[in-house]
Amino acid sequence: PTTVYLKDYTPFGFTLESVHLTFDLAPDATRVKSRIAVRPDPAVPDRQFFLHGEQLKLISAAIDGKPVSPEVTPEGLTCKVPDKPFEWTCEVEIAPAKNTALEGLYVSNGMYCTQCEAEGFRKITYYPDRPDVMSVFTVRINGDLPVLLSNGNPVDSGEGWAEWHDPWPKPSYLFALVAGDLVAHSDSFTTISGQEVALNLWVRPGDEGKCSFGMEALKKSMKWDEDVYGREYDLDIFNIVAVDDFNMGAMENKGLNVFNSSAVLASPETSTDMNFERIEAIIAHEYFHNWTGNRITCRDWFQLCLKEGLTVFRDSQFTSDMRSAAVKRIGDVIDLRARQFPEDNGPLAHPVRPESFQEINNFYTATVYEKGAEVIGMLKRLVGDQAYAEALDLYFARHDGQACTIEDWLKVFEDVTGRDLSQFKRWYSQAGTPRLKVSESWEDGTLRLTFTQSTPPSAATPAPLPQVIPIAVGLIGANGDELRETEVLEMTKASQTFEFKDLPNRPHASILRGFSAPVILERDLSAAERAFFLAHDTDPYCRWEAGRGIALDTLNAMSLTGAAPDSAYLDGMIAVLRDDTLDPAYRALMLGLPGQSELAAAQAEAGYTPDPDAIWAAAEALRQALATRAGDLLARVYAGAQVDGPYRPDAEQSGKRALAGAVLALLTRLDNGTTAAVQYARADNMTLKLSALACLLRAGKGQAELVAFYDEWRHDRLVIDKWFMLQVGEAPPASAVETVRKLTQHPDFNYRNPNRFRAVMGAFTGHHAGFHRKDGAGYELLADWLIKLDPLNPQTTARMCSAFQTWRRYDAGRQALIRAQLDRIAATPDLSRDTTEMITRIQR
Ligand code: BAL
Ligand code: ZN
Repeated sequence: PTTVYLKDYTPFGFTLESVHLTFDLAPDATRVKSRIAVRPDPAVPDRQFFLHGEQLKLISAAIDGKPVSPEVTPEGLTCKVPDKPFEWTCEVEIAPAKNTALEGLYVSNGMYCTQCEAEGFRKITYYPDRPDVMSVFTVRINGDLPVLLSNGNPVDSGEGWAEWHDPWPKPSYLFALVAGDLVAHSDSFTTISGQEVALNLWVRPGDEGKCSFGMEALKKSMKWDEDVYGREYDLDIFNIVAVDDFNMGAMENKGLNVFNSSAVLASPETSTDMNFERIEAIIAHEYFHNWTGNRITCRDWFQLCLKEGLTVFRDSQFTSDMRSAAVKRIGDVIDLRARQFPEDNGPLAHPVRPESFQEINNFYTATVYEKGAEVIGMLKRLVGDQAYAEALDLYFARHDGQACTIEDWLKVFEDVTGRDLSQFKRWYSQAGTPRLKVSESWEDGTLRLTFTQSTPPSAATPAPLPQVIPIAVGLIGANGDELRETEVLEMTKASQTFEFKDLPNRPHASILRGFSAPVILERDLSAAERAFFLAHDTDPYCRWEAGRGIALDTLNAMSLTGAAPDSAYLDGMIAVLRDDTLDPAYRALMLGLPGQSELAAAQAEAGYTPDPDAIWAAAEALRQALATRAGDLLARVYAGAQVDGPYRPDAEQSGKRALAGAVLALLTRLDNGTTAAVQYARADNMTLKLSALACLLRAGKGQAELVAFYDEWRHDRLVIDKWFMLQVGEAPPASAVETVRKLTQHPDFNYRNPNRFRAVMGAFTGHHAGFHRKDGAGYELLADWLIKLDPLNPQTTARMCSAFQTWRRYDAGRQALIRAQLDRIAATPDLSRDTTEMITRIQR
């Protein structure tokens, strides 16, 4: 496969004045006609009229109406063209029903649907399929289906046809077409300038009852983007479509967002609180792309973080405003550590703006998205809220309608603040998570904090340089008082000392408040100091982090040396259980243990070889010890966390249910599942049903409930995904492989559906001790399925390969077993470019 480099960027050399597409839909032979007004760009010498095109049957091509015979390869076509404006016309044939990769135009449950980001449009027609080529599209759809949708505003329609026009120039990756037997949940929104926008959420008949939450989330997002970023919607209509077969969560096509049905359909009976929160966030994310992504897009795919990092940052601000900012922040940190840190510290490490790729689909990563958002959070912290707002206004004013780079983005901040951001830019160009060591000294009323930063070298960044690290620090007195306002230290050197003068007594320094930078903080704290921060820190993140630090310490000692559970941890958690003044959602977070894979990473980092079984046993023993210590307190907290009144998926109620769920997991260890069985029987919503069923399964019970659950919900694919996932997630480590094997033989295990495949295989790879079974059966099982799925759906296969990225952490036996599976996958004939690239990178 060829490698594409950022440094090799060259412009296309032609402007597309307008694009007209006509689709004659048929499952096995859809005809696509394109008519494009092309103008050569004299500023680009040596231009070549190359159009991408893959898996297309070329029927005809013409320039200004005269047939031409372009040179066609599997990647596209090249044609000799006049040195003046001309009209390109072309007709191709494609087979959407045979498209199992779900890129380009495909059929899902009888509905035509597209996914063009990143490079799917080239499977629809010959086109310069690159984000810097923007044009105005008019689309005619001919098809014998009741609903025919494309981007922009509707022009006209009749029986079996519809025409759409999108006035906003866009790149091909934002093109969308949907056609099917769909019903709309409709509403409207009046924008800040008084424009009425028709809103539709299109779903399969039968799903009408699952639309209202998504619609409300959309209206809230539209309002929030006006209020907070001054961004107004710009078409007469906004359509969202739910589709069952989809590789990602959702897609921000202009005026026609396409959603994985799991990311938009919701009802209390079928969806959990977490589902509701995720749906609200994804709807916001895709809507926010209208400005950060669509109106201002990326020059090339290396700049993906320009739209994704910013849009994730914006959707996290939205969720913080809609719900609890503290809980959202901690949730984001948990997610970053679980998904991004392993990537940044393993063979798949790449900068937020990568410099090369073979398959761009492999770079829709936690690094580009979530670390990309962290980088924006740091920038905002460094320049301040006011300057951030001014920079964003300038960004929208200066770059509307353009395809931009990270340089353009940073320049608006430089112009607004007068800062030089060249060192800050290393956050975009260097891979790896910085380690930030801190030591303290106290003398004559002055506290000195000395920080040292270092980032481990990686293949992507062999010699990392010091980065700009904003370190938010608060000083706390012995009685828990805040002594100073939180200060953001700006670290720029490899080692740097900061002084806090004129202090009457030595304070406790609360460091990296709000997780002010995506780093690994290495700080030697005594158990007493950790307990102090757990009890007194006013920064919600640091307080939670203190508890997590104690949990990590005790789990490490338990799993590495067989130590008993640390009473500091147990005492701290008992205090959390007793503290009714804390937000229930926050208490639930405090009661959670660090992930087992995260623990393995920490042990490897400290020079130990993690043993997944010992880690599992330690976590079980710690939970058991906490349950025993808490005793009757659990039933009291559980009772106090019950919700009165009808179900609402808001922060208040879901926080209570999260606490009830965390406590139920402990209580089940004492009452043998009695409370969980009652909760299961009485629950009128999926959150309570599922948390009860999880507890029962974990306790080795719940088989009858599992059968009843399936019978009740067999008609609902999203609920049955949960049924699959739960059984894998709650399986004992020794039998997780067998559970997965059994489930993959279930008639409802359709591995062609990405949601179902991920429900089983994603849950399995997330089951640390189950997947890393010592005999390698887990590795072999995953490899079997990756080899089987790859010819059908390379994108979903390649994503799942990342389960192997941590292989170097483990003992020699497990390493050899994983290597054997990586070799076996790599040796598979005709392996996709996606999977080949992932496996090769993981092997290196
Ligand atoms: N652009 C791909 C899906 C998303 O990030 O919104
Ligand atoms: Zn996005």
